[in-house]
Amino acid sequence: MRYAETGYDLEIDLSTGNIERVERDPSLTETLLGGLGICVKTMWDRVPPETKAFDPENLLIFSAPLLVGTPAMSCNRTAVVTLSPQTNLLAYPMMGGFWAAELKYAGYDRVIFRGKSPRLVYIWIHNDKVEIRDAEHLRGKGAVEVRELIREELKEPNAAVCAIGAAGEHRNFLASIEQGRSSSSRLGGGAVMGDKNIKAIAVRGTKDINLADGAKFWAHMKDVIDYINYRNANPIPDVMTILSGIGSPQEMVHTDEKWHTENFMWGNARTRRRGFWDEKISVEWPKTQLSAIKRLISCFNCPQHCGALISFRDVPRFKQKCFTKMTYCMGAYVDDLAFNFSISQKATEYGLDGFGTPQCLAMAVELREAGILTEEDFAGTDEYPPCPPAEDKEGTFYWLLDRFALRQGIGDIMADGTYWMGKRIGKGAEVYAHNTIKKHEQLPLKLGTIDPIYYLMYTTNEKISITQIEGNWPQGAFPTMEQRERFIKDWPQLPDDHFKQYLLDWEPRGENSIPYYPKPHMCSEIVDWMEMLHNIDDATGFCCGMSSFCLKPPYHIHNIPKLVSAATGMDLDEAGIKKIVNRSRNLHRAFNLMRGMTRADEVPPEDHWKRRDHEYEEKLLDTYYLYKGWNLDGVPTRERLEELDLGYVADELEKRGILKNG
Ligand code: 4KX
Ligand code: MTE
Ligand code: MTE
Ligand code: MTE
Ligand code: MG
Ligand code: W
Repeated sequence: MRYAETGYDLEIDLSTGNIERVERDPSLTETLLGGLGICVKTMWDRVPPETKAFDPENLLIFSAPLLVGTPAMSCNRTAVVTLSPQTNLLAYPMMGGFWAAELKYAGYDRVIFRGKSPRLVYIWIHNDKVEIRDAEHLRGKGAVEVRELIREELKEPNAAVCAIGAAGEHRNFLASIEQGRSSSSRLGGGAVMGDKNIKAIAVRGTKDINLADGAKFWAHMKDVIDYINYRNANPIPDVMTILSGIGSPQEMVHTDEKWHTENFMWGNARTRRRGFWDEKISVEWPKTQLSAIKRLISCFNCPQHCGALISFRDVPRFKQKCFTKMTYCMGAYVDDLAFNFSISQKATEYGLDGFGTPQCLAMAVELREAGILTEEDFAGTDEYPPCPPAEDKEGTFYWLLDRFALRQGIGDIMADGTYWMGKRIGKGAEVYAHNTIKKHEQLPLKLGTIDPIYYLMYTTNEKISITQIEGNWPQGAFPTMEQRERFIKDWPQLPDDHFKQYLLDWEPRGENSIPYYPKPHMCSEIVDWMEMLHNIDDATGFCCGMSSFCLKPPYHIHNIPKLVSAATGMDLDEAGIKKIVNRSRNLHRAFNLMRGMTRADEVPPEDHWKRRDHEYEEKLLDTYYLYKGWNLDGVPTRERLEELDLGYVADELEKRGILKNG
């Protein structure tokens, strides 16, 4: 018997309509756990380096990670793994909700799609019954709207449904996959789904998931639950509100947005509006937010409530969470928060990433102002009206959103994201795409002085999107020694006690402050720790909001191996789980290197920080690479790969001339 996992994948060939239930080699779990870990291996084995996102050979994998479906609280993520059309690298947009648990209960850990369907279809997985069904009648329907239509059609009100909207159907590179309560948002998973002609995947399961040692598992979980209750009752002092609690950022609960609105950039990551949160705004925004939220909602088996059901004025219901609460307002320079709730409802039904989309729209606004896009680009046609005048910022954004989602007119060029938009428009438009890493646009975040930890995470991490990399280490130094001592006193999550000294010595200003402190080797250790935890979460299925993402979370390196062992029957300790995720991380990196990624791509946007020190940054990168067992090209050495049982990867990298001199 297999524990925690089902041991089965569904292989669906969309070109032929062939569906198979395939037992997975159990050694994959021992070497890579599940979720992202195993998917990376599947991509390495089956998707050749020459393959592009929209080739039929590209796989689209929906994976329910290792512990999803067990009673582990907040363990509910789906990892969607495919090639990103934007970056041509491996993408793994994540979502919570109910879908992954439902898939496990139907008897599968993963659904692996290959080929392309000749017509628009949706997939219906109901325990052993799996069907490819016609979806032509659902073409153009909203990504959330379609969920109810499918549930009605199937007469299955409890089916979990993930779907694309019109943006995915049009292969918009920023297309998301929506699930009502959750979204796989970034890097174009929805575009690949649309390219494969899959409108939605509905799943309902009623089978059991087995635990190897249920009593032991529950004993560990009881400690976790006690800690969750403790943390919910005791927010961390001395840090900003958004970092004080657990769960993904509690943007729907908190109404004070001084930090985001004044530290992040408005427009296309352009203007920092210090003083924005004035007397008027600080009354109006909370009022708008509270009137828009109908109730707070959770993902499967989670005690937190990070999402909110939004319903106000004439805006149909939808879910909102985290920083998308204000990205459209900030992108459009609109000071009324109601605009954000209203336009992001529309964007969610189109199925669009709430971080990148406003940046693309804002870039088009800038190009119009600069005369690089002309009024001809904003003219109407038989299909759509002309764009409102530039002074109508809200109207302009709505108009651009429609063109963008549907690839109409100028929207067709915008829909590839800011990097490709700049390239394709030319005439100097390239410099307006100024906040991308590896061809992917970032959050509108730009700060004063380079932060060495963030520098390493931005440049080298595979996720590419910063909010999912940062985590257990505080974002800034505590001003007083008393605060530092308070913080380190109660820190069971630490992988090693020596980190405490780093924190005690870290000052807001002076010699021991950013950018030169923490020192490069300390930054390497800190970044490695945070990335390791994220890789564990994405392989086991924990929401990183209860684990790697926040300060002092309930799940950490000391209890996760115990939970995995009790659930699966594996004999896993801390060193063992570290080795496993290092293996998948190095394999992941090798996959991207095979696809052309090099050290030259590992740079932050030029003006991401006002004060830079390029020489020091190179030193940071060198130190981190060496710490990771990579050479100065950022390529894992043969020695490192062999330690991780990845000798076959070293062979391949050498054969291709990517790994030179060991
Ligand atoms: N020596 O850099 P600042 C996230 C100067 S996203 C001398 O603007 P600050 C989520 C600066 O140059 C991750 N001077 O930063 C979560 C600047 O001068 P200026 C965000 C130094 O205001 C949920 C001025 O001081 N976090 O979490 O201090 C949803 C102000 O500096 C200096 C990060 O990126 C030095 N050593 O604080 C979405 C990590 N250092 O007025 C996203 C870093 C600075 O002339 N975090 N100066 O421009 C941080 O830096 C802080 O948390 C932050 C910025 C963001 C509040
Ligand atoms: N886009 C949509 N459509 N809906 C969302 O809830 N969340 C944003 C962003 N884009 C969000 C969205 C937030 S807060 C994050 S952290 C990232 O997507 C998550 O990216 P992922 O889903 O690709 O992992
Ligand atoms: N959990 C894992 N394992 N991986 C992730 O990337 N993103 C977090 C959180 N949990 C994330 C995760 C962030 S920043 C947010 S805002 C929410 O998930 C997004 O929720 P959703 O993907 O369910 O919409
Ligand atoms: N069952 C499944 N399979 N999928 C779901 O998304 N949501 C639960 C419950 N059972 C859910 C489910 C929750 S939290 C509620 S309030 C009700 O169904 C209604 O779900 P809905 O509002 O998402 O339709
Ligand atoms: Mg997501
Ligand atoms: W987030």
